[in-house]
Amino acid sequence: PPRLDVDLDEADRFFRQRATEDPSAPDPKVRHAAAAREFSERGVFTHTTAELEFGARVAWRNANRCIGRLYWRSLVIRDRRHVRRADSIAHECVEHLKLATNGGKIRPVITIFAADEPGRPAPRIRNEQLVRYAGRRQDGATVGDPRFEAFTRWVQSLGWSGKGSAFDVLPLVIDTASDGTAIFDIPEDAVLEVELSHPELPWFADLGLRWHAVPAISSMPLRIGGLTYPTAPFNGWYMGTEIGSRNLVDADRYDMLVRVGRQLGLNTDDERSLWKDRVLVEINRAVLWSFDRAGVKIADHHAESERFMAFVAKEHKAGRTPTAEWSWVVPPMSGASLPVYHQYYDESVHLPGFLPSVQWEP
Ligand code: HEM
Ligand code: NRG
Repeated sequence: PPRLDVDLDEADRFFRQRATEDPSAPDPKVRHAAAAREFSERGVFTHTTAELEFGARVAWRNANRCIGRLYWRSLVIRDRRHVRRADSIAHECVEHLKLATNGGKIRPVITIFAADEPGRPAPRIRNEQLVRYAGRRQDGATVGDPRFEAFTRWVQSLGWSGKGSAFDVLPLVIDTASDGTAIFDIPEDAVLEVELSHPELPWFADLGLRWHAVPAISSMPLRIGGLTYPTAPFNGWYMGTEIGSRNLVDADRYDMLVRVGRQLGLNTDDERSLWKDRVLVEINRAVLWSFDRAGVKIADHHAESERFMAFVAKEHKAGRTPTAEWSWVVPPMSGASLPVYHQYYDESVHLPGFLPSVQWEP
């Protein structure tokens, strides 16, 4: 059974932090006494929905790798701690995607499922994100996203097959004490995708590239006030470079650099021609242009860097020291042309927060 790391001292610090930031919070001494009483009876205690909301928003504020934190107060929280059955959890994930997608006007949302309790392990989602593409080895090459080859083999062993395209959405894999490991297809109408084309290069559309509209991380436990919520999928919107400089370009992902370079007529043997840099610009233009044309919200790295600097300034104004990991908040192209590049950041880690991704184990 999972370790129950219930921590009443951490809870105490959380209740006091909330009291300093939120005028509607109860007296932290009274609140801590109630939590301690519940803990002595049950071996765990329960957050109120207001505590969960405050904790989740502050966890986003404390996400040192996230450039998108200016709007941390706007996070929509879905309290689903009572939902226990695997099929109901899958249904809530689908509802999360629909609410978050909002026809392209993407809303930041988090759905929080139960914490572990004595004798009652919480449900767990085994997917890294709610929406990811399958990857299959075929004749020495990968069709789809190579990063999810092992995961794809695993869901195939559980009975899933998929169409065999390069962009097959993987099923949700949900572990519960009562149902074991169960898989659920995500209905097509819950997954908005954007087909990629380029404002000036007509052949770009023929590459058949696409990407999903909503990045919804489902593998990072949420730690609030002395309790861990192992299943708390959250999403914002994409920044274009995540797709255009990484997912479609990394050698161990869709690896499109050479193919697009050749289509552009560039000499891909001459590194000093900066053909890679030119290809990156065109792929990133295609991503932003296609999302815009489809009416799907996406950030560009210039605007998002400016918003991040506004976040840094606002945190100072609020009397807090903003924290960040430089190597994560600096976008993966045009570094020094962005304000976020020209500063070092305090790398302290604060709670509430998201804990490192739980890696899927084959
Ligand atoms: C990481 C942007 C919303 C929490 C990131 C990264 C980007 C980003 C570019 C780096 C990802 C990478 O390099 O793989 C944004 C944008 C948002 C947004 C544009 C729009 C609203 C959110 C929300 C949350 C969040 C709503 C949580 C409530 C995180 C966390 C990470 C992260 C925990 C680190 C992920 C990891 O370690 O793999 N974000 N984000 N972000 N973001 Fe955000
Ligand atoms: N790079 C990953 C997503 C990581 C989180 N990015 C966000 N988060 N934008 C990818 O799928 O490309 N968010 O919550 O909006």
